Amino acid sequence: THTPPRIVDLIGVPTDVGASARGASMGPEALRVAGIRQRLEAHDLVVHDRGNVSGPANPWQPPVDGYRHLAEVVAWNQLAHDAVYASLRAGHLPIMLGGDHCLGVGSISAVARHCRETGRKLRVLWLDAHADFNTSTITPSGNIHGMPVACLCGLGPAALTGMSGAVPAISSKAIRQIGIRSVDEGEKRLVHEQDIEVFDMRYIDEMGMRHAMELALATLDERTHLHVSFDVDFLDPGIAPGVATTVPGGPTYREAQLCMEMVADTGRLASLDVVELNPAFDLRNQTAELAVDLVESLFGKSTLMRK
Ligand code: 6HN
Ligand code: MN
Ligand code: MN
Ligand code: MN
Repeated sequence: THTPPRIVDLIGVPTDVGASARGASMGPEALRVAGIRQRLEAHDLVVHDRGNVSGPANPWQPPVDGYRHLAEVVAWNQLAHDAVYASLRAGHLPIMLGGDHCLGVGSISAVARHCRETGRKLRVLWLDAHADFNTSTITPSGNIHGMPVACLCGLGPAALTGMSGAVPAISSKAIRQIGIRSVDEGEKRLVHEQDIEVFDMRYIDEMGMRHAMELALATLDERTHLHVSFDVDFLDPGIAPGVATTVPGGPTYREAQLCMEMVADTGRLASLDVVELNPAFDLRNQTAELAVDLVESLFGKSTLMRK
């Protein structure tokens, strides 16, 4: 059996090349300013801040053949992949500080490669307002932060789909999406075709976060590597204004806490992305502070009285 490590590597990936607006490149520093390191250390984790990787500038060009900044997106994802993979190989728990969500390809392809090499089962929890399942032919924007789940499932440009060394990097059966409330028309068809398990906001309204999470976390065992990809736009914009792609009607503070606490209760969390935080949209770093608070809950901070 394998217990997830208690040494955490913070890996800053400061880019917005996949995003619809500039500013997610400031995310890693905002999370540090909000005290992510100290808050994790308070939970008996050993935290190594690995600093930021350094990649190409954002050229801010229109899409070409359905992709905006593909070369830069590939370069940043390769850097993310290498840093996350090295952390996992060292037996540590990588936390990728984004950066926009295109980086989920680099991060999760590294996790998939590690799981393949070590015989672990992978479960990916995708916490997001969006399904991020567009392709170059159906994307309304060309922004690659709307495409990482499709890339991981083998739909996308070879430079992104092949990053783990196998295509697809992950099975669509390994994914659970939570909080979804904005999906484009063609994207919706693909998500159904690929049979992705989605707990959208209507489901959460009707059944509750508790039931959604019970199902999303069902059938984990001691061989499971649980990865959480936390797009900060998952949260309701009323509590989390610091993202470029707000969508009304997201989880409340309590629903988000419950979601994170239920992940912590599994004891299986082994890697994490915190992405799409955009300080240019934030108010006095409040969204960064909220994200750090929720990350703390992912690692076992509990407001409960019971032991
Ligand atoms: N994100 N579905 C829209 C698009 O442009 O593809 C928005 C994607 C947002 C992506 O927030 O990570
Ligand atoms: Mn070590
Ligand atoms: Mn996303
Ligand atoms: Mn999103």
